[in-house]
This record gives sequence, C-alpha cells and structure tokens, in this order.
Amino acid sequence: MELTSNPHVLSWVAEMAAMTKPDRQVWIDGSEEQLSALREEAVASGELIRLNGEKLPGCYLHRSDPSDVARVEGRTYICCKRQEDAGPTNNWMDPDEMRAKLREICEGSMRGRTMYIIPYSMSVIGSPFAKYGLELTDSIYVVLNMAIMTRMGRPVLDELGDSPDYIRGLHASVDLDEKNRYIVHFPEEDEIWSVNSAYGGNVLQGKKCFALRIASNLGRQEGWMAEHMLILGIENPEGEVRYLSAAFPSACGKTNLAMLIPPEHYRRNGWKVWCVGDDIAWLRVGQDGRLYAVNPENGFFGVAPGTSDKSNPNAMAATRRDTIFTNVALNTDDNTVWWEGMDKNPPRHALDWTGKPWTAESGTKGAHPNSRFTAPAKNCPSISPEFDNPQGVPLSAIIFGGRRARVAPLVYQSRDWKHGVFIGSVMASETTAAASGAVGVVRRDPMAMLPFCGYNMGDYWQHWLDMGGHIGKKPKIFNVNWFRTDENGRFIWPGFGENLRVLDWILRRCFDEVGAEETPIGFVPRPEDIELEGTDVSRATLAGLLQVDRELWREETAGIRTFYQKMGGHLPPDLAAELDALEARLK
Ligand code: OXD
Ligand code: MN
Repeated sequence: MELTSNPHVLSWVAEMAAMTKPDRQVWIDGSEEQLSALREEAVASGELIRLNGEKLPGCYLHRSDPSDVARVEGRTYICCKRQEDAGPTNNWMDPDEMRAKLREICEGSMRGRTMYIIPYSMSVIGSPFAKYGLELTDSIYVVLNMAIMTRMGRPVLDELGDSPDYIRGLHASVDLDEKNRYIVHFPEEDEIWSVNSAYGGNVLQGKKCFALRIASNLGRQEGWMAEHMLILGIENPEGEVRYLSAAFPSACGKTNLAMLIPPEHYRRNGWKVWCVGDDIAWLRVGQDGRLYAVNPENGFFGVAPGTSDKSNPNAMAATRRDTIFTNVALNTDDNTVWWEGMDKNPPRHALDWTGKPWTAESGTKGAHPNSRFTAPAKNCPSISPEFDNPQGVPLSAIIFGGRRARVAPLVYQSRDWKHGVFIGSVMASETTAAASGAVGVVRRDPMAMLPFCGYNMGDYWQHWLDMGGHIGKKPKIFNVNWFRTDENGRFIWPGFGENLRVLDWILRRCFDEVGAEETPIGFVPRPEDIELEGTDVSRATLAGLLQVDRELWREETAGIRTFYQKMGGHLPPDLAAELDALEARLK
C-alpha cells in the first residue's frame, strides 16, 4: 500500500517501476513488524544468516558477491551539465548520455523481484538539518541496512508532506556485472543511481552518495557544509563538554578516535569522551554565530578487521546486538563471527567470507579486509547524550590529519581560518613500508573528501573560505599526525586512547588556556604543555615528535604546488597566497 499521496513521489516511483518492471512494490513503513518479516524472508532465501541468539542477539551475517566488496571510485560519477563543475578529481559524463545508458541497464531489471520503497531522513526528522530521500531498491539487505543507518519509514513521508524537496535514489542490483557497475550522482537533478552492485558503500545511498556527494552540493548552494568528519565531545573534570570534528583519509583510525576511551590517568581525573559521529558531519552556523555539527546518520558502517576489545571496545560493544555483519568469517562452532585482528583465537571451525571452510592455517584471510559491521549508533556505550539533539553540537575545533612518516609534527594549529583551509586542502597520507622505514607515495586527499566531494574541488575550497566569512565564532583549525615513525619504521606516538592528550591540548588552545610556539607551518605545542603522566613517552621523545624540519617542508611545498596546478583556474587565490606565504616563511 502506498504510504503517501505526494504527487512528486508517486509519479517518480511509477516512472521507475515502469522502467524496472518489478513484480511487486513494497513501501517500507519502518515498523519492527515489517522489518522482522523481511529478516525472516532474507534468512529463508539465504541472503542473511541468523547468528547465535544468545551471544549476538538480533545479529545477521551477509556475504556479498566476491566481485562486489568495496566502493568503486573508478565507476563513481558526478553528472552535471558542465564537466568543469565536476572538476578534475571526479569522473564525469554528460547527464543525458549517462541517463540513457543507465535506463538501458535498468530496463526490466526487477522482473521477478520486489521493489522496496524506502523513505529516509538524514539527521533527526523535522530538525533544521534534516534532508529527506527515497531509495528504491531490489535488495532486502539494503532495506535492513538503511533501517540501521538512517531514520526511516512512514514518519519521513509524513514530514515531507506534498513537497518535491527530496533526493530520488534508484538502486538496481541487475546482475552485479562489474563492467556495467555505475554509482552516479546527478547533483542538478537531486538524483542518485546505483546499478550492478549490492555492496554497502555503493548502495546504502544515504551515506556517501547523499550525505557527502549530493549534500556537499546542497551545502554550497544553501550556505552550509557536508564533511567527511567524525564528531566528538570531550568532557573535562569540571563537567564541561567541548566538541570537535575531525577529517582523516581512510585507514587512519577514524572510528577508533570517534569512540576513544580516555587513558587511565584521565579517566581517574573524571574525563569522558562522547561519540556524536564516526564518519560524516553536517555543519551549519547557529544563531549565536558558532558552527554547529550533526551526524546525519543513525548507525555505524565500520570496517571490521582490526577492531578488537583492545583497539576499540566501544565499537565491539556496539556490534553485540542488532548488527548486520558483511563478509566476515563465520565461526561454525558457536555461530558467531570472527575477523582478523579481533583476537588471537581464530575459530577452530569456520567458513571464510566467501562461505568456504577455513582455518587460520588456510593461508588466506577469514574476513575480507573491507568486511563491515552495520551497528545502531545507540548501541555504542559512549554515544553522546546530544546525539539526537536537532540543533547539533557547537564545534570548538576542526582537526585534519593524515599518515605521514616524517614531515608533519604530532599536532599543529593553523594561524587562522584561511590558513586552516589551506592545511585541509593539502591533507595527505603516505603508504609506509613499516619494516624498512621507507617513505611511500604521497596521496593528497583534501579534507578527506577526494572521493566524496560532489563538485569542483577548487570551488569546494572556495566554499570553505567563504564559510569563514559567515561563522562569527570560528572553530580553530588543527592538523594531527599520529603516525610519525623512527628510523626503524616504528610508530613513535602510542596512539589510540593516548590521542586524548593531544585533543586536550587542542581544546585548551581553543579556550586560550595554553600557549604555543610559532613555527613557519603554524603553532606547535611546547613539549611541557602536553600531559604525559601515565605514558612511556618521554619529554625528549615528545619534543622530537613536535619538531618541524624546514628542509622536508620545503620539499612538501613543491609537492603542494604541483598538486594545486591540477585545479587550474578554480584554485582560490587565497590558497595560492597561503602557499606563497608558507614558502616565504620557510626560506
Ligand atoms: C568509509 C570510507 O567507508 O570512508 O567510511 O571509505
Ligand atoms: Mn568514511
């Protein structure tokens, strides 16, 4: 039964159904009753495996097609009328040409299948941040994941009323043909099409497709920002909570930082850390001139391998109920899950992520390296009491970071907003050959948005600069690097919970409670200002971690110049000036 009389919704659903020709249409109302029936159906068809009801209540395992296990950046498109508007960092095709291609692929593709119609909201329904979407999909897996990752169902349509203001999304699994796999955004038409994939990041459209690529466009038009950032609240012993957001490229420990547990010394003194978000932040200027952040999602779609009771006990706790695991190993002794890095006790009897018998001696991975958990945010023991606050949380600091073996110090503060935007625009990570200490290739990933910015990267930087003009009380901008290595390629800084020591300094800087040393790259802590009690790190080691090597930085600026040249005429003059000024300070 249709759940709305919204003519814009009904005509579009009818149009998509006429093209894909599903046998049935099911409107997702979001009720537990309906979701539970869908879970039963997926278990009966083998799409989901129900896990141990005592150890993992409400949890399921799903295996995706082995050729469909990750986001496909090479097949992800921004289709706006002018290629220049997609810019040099995005794949582009003419929208009419792409539409014709997609229609051909999707024609009749849902014959024999059901089309599920999912109304969903990014952010709290009815809040000032909220944006609505409809995803039409032929996958129960997508429905059940969207039920964890977003607020969804009937209340979304009630709130939307007769408005045309929603993002249209079509997901057609077709036959999972890699060569015809497309993840396509039409930012000028508020539309997303995912075809020939059924894997999370490609098809859970609320996440990267909507909340970053489409939303970054909306933010630019409407004067707000959609960012690839975690959001944290840090409560000091006085009970005051200060908030920050942080952007890191993949594989830099973002989920771990988002769920950080304070070191013993801090815990004893009454510090607490609250998770507001682990992946995406929408930022708006509040009435008081501060920048407010919400996490538009309602769950975590986290990478499983490496997650353990040691590295991230909060994430582990979040996945102990009502979670969907994708492409992890199945422990057939007790019908639970396992992945590399969970513990040192791989199951004696297991099936690997492809469903084949597996043991630790097999010489292959039990879980796919990009295997995932989809867990409700409210399961996380450190979820912030402000998680559902429709106004968001006020940011004191914005942090950028990357994985750099030598060049970036543990932490430094930008000179001002413009310089902070410069720091974000040149963010980079290196691949490191840990054993030899060799420095690998530098991959620039501006604001961690390289695969997620839905328009021209140069214009996106300009939007950041322009936002600086609208935020009365601007968050201070910092850069961190947890990954400096010694001459043997070993990490010098202990990382994980100990990173709170650096966040503590950052927040004290934001409230003018601590000094700093000025260097050519920005403000660096005095070694005595970072709390080291309870660590093995000596003051001398810390001093080393904070050093700025001018020679390395001169090389760095040369790399930045080459990178900036790719932006052509879209490079904001303010950023070109920042680079010149940095070079001059390094002379
Ligand atoms: C993610 C990513 O899955 O950034 O969050 O790749
Ligand atoms: Mn991400």
